[in-house]
Amino acid sequence: MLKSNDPCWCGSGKKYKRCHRADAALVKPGRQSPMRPVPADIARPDYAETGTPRVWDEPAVKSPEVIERMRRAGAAAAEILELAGKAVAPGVTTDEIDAVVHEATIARGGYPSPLNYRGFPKSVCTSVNEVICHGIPDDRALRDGDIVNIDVTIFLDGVHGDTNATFEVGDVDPESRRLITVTRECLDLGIAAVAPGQPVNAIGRAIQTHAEAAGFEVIRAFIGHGIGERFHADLQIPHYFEPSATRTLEAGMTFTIEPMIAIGTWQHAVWPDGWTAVTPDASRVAQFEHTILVTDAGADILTRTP
Ligand code: EYL
Ligand code: CO
Ligand code: CO
Repeated sequence: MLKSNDPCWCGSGKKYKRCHRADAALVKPGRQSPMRPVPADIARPDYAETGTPRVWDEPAVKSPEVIERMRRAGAAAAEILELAGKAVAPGVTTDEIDAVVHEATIARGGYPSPLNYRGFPKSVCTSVNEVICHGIPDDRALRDGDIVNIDVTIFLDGVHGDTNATFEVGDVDPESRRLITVTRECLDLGIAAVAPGQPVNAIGRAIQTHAEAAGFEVIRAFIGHGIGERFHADLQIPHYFEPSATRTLEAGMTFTIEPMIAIGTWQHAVWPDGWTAVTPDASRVAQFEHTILVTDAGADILTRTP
């Protein structure tokens, strides 16, 4: 498969992306279905009606009681992600994935955290091929050879659990498969760098080193975040080495690690919808995410299936 910036096969001397790459190969906005309702008896996060999350000073170190609730929300998020992944196949639309996530979230008594978060119109983010993150589910059918990230967050018992994974659709080219493998390794290495007493930037250092050794780049604009009663709390977790990210990790902290790794450039552009982030060179991106608890021994993954 020719990469975006390779010379075009036709001999024009232009970059492939500026010449013969079929526009049909790019992801384009589709049609969205109407908003899916959440039953009135399900407890909602503070932004569900207004779209604007309340900003407050949630402690980075959680109480045992909050951690217990986060374990349940995390386990539910992991189950829902697994279900959504099983629905991935050529011909299935990202809106159908949204329906699976929406129904599975409600069935567990939870609210799908993305729904109306800062106005996001759907219950899950689905990001295909060169879409970095925050893709909006629509009527685009998945195609043989695509890769798709599904990013699930559930609000359950007053706390959020946030996890995502990248899935192959049918028969995927070897370079995209290597991207997915390396990105999963990046998340694992980031988690392995977590221990009390370590600076936050040990996480990004581990991720960036592995991604760049594989010839890939780390997306910079989107980072991991504190999580708990707030979907996005103040703690910031860059996936590249950030010298100024020197905050010391402490047992009881909860945050996500969610590296986005690109075959090509780390830069990004956002569609006119204000959400869909893409690579400007149309190179593919993979991502994996877990919600993490810092423990005396290192890290617990809260979003793991039993
Ligand atoms: C909000 C901030 C630009 C995040 C996730 C931050 C969106 C665009 C700036 C999902 C949806 C993080 O944590 C997330 N996924 O794992 N919106 C998000 N924002 C935002
Ligand atoms: Co997420
Ligand atoms: Co997240």
